[in-house]
Amino acid sequence: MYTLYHTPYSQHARRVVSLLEEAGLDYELRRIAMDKGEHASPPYLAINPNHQVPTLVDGDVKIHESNAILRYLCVKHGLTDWYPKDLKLRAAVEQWLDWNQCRFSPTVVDIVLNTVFMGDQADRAAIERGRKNLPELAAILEAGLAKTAFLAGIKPTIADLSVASNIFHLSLADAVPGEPNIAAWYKRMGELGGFRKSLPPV
Ligand SMILES: N[C@@H](CCC(=O)N[C@@H](CS)C(=O)NCC(=O)O)C(=O)O
Repeated sequence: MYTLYHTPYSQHARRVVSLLEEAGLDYELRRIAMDKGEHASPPYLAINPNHQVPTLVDGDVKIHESNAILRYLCVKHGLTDWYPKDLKLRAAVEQWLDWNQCRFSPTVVDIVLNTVFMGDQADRAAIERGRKNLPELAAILEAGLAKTAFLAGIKPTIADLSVASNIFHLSLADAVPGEPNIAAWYKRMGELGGFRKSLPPV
């Protein structure tokens, strides 16, 4: 049985829940009360020194970084549909996983954190920066989905779960890109029970 430290409004944690559900793996959720600072408490820092969710605990294995957790689960359980072995498909999965973390995520955080969660502490300049950067990133994603139903071919992979968690996050700030390929892909993602189950109440 896995233990996943999370909060429902963490896009990073939700992508892990999506995979656990899709793969039918046994897990329990432990909610970290971020509003009470539990993520920065000594017991949680001993589990994840980054004061972030998610963290996956599997016996004596503790893993932070959501995409690393996705890879771990796929390799451990031989989930080769979700994390293909074929080199070309694998390269596409890795590309979009890293793109999501390095390129897309900062913009999603700029927009959503500050529009939805920070209240009086919101950084208006970050919202502006995010809104300015989003069209370029949306165009890259749109082009990436021009020829295939999913980011790495005809089947959804962990790259799709990872990126879709950020698209849902943008919906909280009413900022989902309206491009047609993205819309059609996101609708397909909504047909996955595990993805739907990961979503928080809105
Ligand atoms: N790169 C990390 C990012 C995790 C992350 O930013 N988590 C946020 C919630 S969505 C968090 O815990 N923030 C609290 C903090 O940074 O102190 C991952 O992919 O797991």
